[in-house]
Amino acid sequence: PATTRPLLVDVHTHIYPPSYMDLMRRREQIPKVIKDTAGNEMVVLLKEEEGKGANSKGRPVGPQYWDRAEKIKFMDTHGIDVSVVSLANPWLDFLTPAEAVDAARQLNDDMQTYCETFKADHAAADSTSYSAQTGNRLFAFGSLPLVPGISTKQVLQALDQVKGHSYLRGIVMGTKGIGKGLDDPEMEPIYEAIAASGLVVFVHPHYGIENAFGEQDNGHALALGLGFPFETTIAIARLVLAGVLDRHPTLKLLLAHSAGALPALSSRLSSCIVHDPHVKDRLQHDFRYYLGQMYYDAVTYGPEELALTERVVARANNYESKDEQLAYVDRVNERRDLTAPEGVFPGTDRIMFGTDHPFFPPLEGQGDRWKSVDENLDAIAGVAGWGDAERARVMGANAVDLFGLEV
Ligand code: 5CU
Repeated sequence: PATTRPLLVDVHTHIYPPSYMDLMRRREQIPKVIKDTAGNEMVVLLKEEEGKGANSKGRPVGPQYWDRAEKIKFMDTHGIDVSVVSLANPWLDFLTPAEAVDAARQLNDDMQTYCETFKADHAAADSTSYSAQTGNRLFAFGSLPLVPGISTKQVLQALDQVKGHSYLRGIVMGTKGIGKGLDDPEMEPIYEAIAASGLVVFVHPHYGIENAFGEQDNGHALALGLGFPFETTIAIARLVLAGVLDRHPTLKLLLAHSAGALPALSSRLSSCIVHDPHVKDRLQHDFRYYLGQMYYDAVTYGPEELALTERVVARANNYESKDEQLAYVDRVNERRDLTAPEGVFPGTDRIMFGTDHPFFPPLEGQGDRWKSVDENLDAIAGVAGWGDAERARVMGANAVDLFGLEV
C-alpha cells in the first residue's frame, strides 16, 4: 500500500438500488416513496409514520441511496477504502412469496453489478488507494426472500444465487426471519445452509419496539436511537435461547449497532435464564458465552460503549474454562501499564467499523464530513487502552478476514 494508515472498511452501509426504489414508488402502503409539498421524494418506512399528526412523516431520499458515484464520494470524503453494502430496511419483508423471489433475484444481480462494474470502470485509477492493486472498493450482502409463506427450497435457491455471485459475501436479514422471528424452528434448514456456505449474516432491525416513537412528535430520534437496537437485542436473545448457536456454531452473525443493548444486559439475562426452570438447562453454555461467537459493527457513537462491547465479547472466553478466566484476568492486569503484548483486547477481533450511510446525513450547515461517521471513528480512536493493533483490526483488518475481501 502507498500509505501506512490502516485500511478503513465500512461494513454497515446501505443502498436502495433503482429496482427497489421503483418498487416503493409504486406502493400506497408503507414502505413507500412519496413527494412532499415541494416535490421532493421522501421515503416512509415505519408504520408509526402513518400516525395522525404525531411524528415526522418520512425522510428525504435521493441519489445518495442509489447512485454509486455518491457512495464513492462519501467514501472518499471520509477516507473509507472499501464498503460492504447492503440493501436497506425493510428489505423484502412486505412482499408476497412470488414477489420476494423475483425481487431477491433482481437485487442480487443488481448488487453484483454494482460492485463488479466499479472494478471494471476504475481499476487502478487511484494509485494512492489501498484497493489500487485489485480495483475492489465495493463488496455486498445479498438478499433472500424471507417472507411468510415462502418455502425452504425457494430460500435455498436464492442462497445458491448469492453464493454464485463473486462480490456478494453475505446476506442481510431483518429480525423477523420468515415471519415469526429468528428463533422460528422453520429457520433451521436455512441457518444450516448459510452456516455451510460460510456467508456472513448481517442482522439488522427495522420494526423497533412498541411505543418507541412516543406520544409527542419526537421525529425518528427515539425509534432509531432506542427502538431499533432493542429490537435487535430481543431478536438475538431469542435466537441464542432457542439454541441456534449451539446447533450452528459456525454461523457468522454480524449484529447491527453493536447488538444494541445485548452487551450491557447479557449478565442480567444470563442470571434470569439460570433462575428460570423453563430454560435453565436449555443451552450448552452460559448465555454470555455466545456473545463471543458473534460479530459486531462499531456503530456505537462513543468510546465507552465500544469498550463495553469489546469487554463483553472478550469475557465470553471466561465461560469456556476456568483456566481461560484466570489467563484473562492476568492479561488485563498486565495491560494496566499499557505495555502489554497484543491479545489483551481479544474482543477487538469481532468488531468492525460501520457508518450507516446514507442514514444520518449532516443537517443543513453541518459541513461535508458526517458527524455520525466522525463520532464512530473517534470512538475507535478513543477507547482507553487500545493501541494501533486493536484500532487497525476494528477499522478494517477484521472485515478483510471475515469477508475474505481481496483488497
Ligand atoms: O440506524 C440505522 O441503521 C438505520 C437504518 O438502517 N435504516 C433506517 O431507516 N434508519 C436507520
